[in-house]
Amino acid sequence: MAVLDHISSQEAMALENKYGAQNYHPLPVVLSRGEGVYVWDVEGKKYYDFLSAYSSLNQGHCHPKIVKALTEQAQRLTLTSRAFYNDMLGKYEKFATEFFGFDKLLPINSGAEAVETALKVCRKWAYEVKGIDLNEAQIVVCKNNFHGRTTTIISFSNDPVARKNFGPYTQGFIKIEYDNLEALEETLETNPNVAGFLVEPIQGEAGVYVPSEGYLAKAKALCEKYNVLFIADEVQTGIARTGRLLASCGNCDCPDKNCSGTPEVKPDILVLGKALSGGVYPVSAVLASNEIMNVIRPGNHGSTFGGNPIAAAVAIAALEVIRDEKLSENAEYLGKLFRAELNTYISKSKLVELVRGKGLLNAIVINDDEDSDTAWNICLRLRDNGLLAKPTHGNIIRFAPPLVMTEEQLLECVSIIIKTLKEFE
Ligand code: IF1
Repeated sequence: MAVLDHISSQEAMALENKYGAQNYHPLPVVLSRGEGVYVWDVEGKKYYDFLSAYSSLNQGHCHPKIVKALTEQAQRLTLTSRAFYNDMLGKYEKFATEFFGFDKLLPINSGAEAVETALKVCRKWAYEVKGIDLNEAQIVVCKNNFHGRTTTIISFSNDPVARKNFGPYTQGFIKIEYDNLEALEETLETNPNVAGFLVEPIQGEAGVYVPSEGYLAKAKALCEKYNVLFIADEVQTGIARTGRLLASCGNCDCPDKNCSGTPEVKPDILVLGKALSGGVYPVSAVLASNEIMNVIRPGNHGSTFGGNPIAAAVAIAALEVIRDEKLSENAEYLGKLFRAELNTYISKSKLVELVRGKGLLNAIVINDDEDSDTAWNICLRLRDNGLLAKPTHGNIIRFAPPLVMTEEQLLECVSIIIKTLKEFE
């Protein structure tokens, strides 16, 4: 068999099982094509994608404008490393810093690398600006966080599957309850060495936990009071997913729902990834003010592919699509419709406890044990019924379609979801 020959789903799964590291447990479906809100498996069956590669495909699969940017740049200049300048990076840095309202951008590749970058910037700021004693800086994080899978990041995870047997662990982190301002204030009051507070505006992997109204704004105010950097991890919640350009500005009621202005809760350090490239190429970024970002000097940080011309071209196109197609506004509208439709069903259901989320980042909680396989079986049946989704933890199913979905498509998906759930009532 030549390596690019067509293969069946069974053959594709067998190859991965035989030759691939078993670091995932995918839903048994083998995709070979994507367009907008749809994907097709190798046998040609069509599905609605209700996961969007964990909110990487906010602009939809293979968005023509983003793919055009990718292919045109790929035929001109793909990579220079940062040993030399290139004609795309500065344009992208200007575009993105103005788009989000920051002074400087540090380009990197994956979300985890961007989180690691933010931690390094925060620590260096702690020693060189705040004046914390060397190697004493502490960063506050939230329990049930998900910020990636590097050794430092899993060092402050409390998920045993992500952590076990990967020690020794990186020090310098304090874990507190999510959405608990008293815990945050008490920690900042009693720990003079706290440099930063790293938080997801909505805890995605934990099960789409939306914090209390005003939590982010009050947490930011506490950080200002104690001279601590507020670090928003918007890798999953950012780029219009929650009905705003950034979830950390979810509390502002500005008239422009497609807000690209300065959010009410302006992070000191903003971490972006995933949909920053529309799911076309690994692109992530850390944005901050000059005062914070200028602690980074030549040689302090970087990566071979960070800031490459393709990433720059793709990210500009991906953000233009978010702005020009008013995807924040669409996510806001369709998200409210989605939750309203599901709540009508849930009010009469014994199977589903609730639906929660913001914009088009939502989840349902199945009325079953954490370790039951009901949620998994529901996702298998959803697949059979033409919609792809996957449980987060145990009995929670995340629903995150591309933001380019139309109202008609969303209502069709709602009927598929409810029809499927009723098979388990
Ligand atoms: C997998 C989870 C989601 C993230 C936040 C940083 C990162 C992520 C808030 C790291 C990545 C991805 C990773 C992906 C599945 C997915 C995920 F299930 F793992 F937890 F979305 F909830 N901050 N999340 O959500 O970004 O290095 O992956 O680019 O590991 O399977 P990355």
